[in-house]
Amino acid sequence: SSGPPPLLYAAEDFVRAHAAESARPVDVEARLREVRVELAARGSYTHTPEELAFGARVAWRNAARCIGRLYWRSLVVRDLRQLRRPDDIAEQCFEHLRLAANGGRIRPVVSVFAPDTPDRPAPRLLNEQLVRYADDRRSGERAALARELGWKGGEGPFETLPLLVQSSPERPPDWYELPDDAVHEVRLTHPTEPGFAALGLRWYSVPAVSDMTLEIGGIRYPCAPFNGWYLGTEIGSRNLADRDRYDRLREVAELFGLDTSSERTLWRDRALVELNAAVLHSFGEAGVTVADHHTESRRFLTHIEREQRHGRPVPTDWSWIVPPLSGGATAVFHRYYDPPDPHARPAFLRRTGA
Ligand code: NRG
Repeated sequence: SSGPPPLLYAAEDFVRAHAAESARPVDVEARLREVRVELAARGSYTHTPEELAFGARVAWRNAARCIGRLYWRSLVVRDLRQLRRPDDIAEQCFEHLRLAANGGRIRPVVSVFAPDTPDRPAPRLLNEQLVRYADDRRSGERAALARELGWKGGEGPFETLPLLVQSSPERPPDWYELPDDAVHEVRLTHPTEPGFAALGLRWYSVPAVSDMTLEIGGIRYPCAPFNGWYLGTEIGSRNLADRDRYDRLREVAELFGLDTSSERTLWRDRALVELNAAVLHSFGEAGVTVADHHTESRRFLTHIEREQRHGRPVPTDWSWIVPPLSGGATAVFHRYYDPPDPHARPAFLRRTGA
């Protein structure tokens, strides 16, 4: 094959899809004419604010690995397409975190910055999430990069990485320390074991993924950080438990006096349950939204039923939807799903390269 990617077809498909689902009537033919004119003139086109919001929400709806999709319509879409200066992007990412945290009642938010255009690539966030800890083993390369750029932090436990904004591929990224009032955290305690607090564990309240590209109608928005709220198991079964992350199961087991002499005592499993109980308890006490895996699993099945009533498939990746704790005890385990569709659009796409 030859020539540029068929942006026009992607644009047309999207404009029609938006019109078909729009609550307000859209003059599709008039809108298509506008889009074609703009595409011919500059090789790109500008989404209307309604198209942008719809596109971002449907990208969430299409996310085959997300169990939280019941709420896709409620996504708050911040239209920041006019921004491309690193200072402005950093400032608005911090504002994103404040709006999303909302005093603990977490709101799903996406901030959409400038798109790529044929004449210039858009700025990118090099962070995996807006908030990440420097001593998390997942942060190794980014922490090293930040230090190369002159950042001095990250000596102690649970210190946040700076935001790394790359305005163009030729320029070194700019870095910005996260302001304290943008990072909301929960110290972990346990509902019945007072010694738990002394483990010194904590986690941040807003999971804001910043390394995926939002693609809508053929337009790519590489800087479009988004968040929902945490499912407790993400923290309790993975972030604090995985061997290549914080690897704290043995400490937890020791605190609870578990017999770690044999795998067959199931001390890992018991420690996982205590750690997960601590996460749900602590977020709850702090008034911060967090989902438990049983409830969120049922909500996901409600989502599937609702989508079926609209005649829409729900492409789903079983291996991501089934929680990493007590899988078979949750509602999502006992069935198969519509297969993930890598061509579904709009979508949040994994970014390749930096
Ligand atoms: N597992 C990662 C976060 C991935 C996205 N999870 C969400 N997303 N809940 C972690 O930090 O544990 N979200 O948009 O709410």
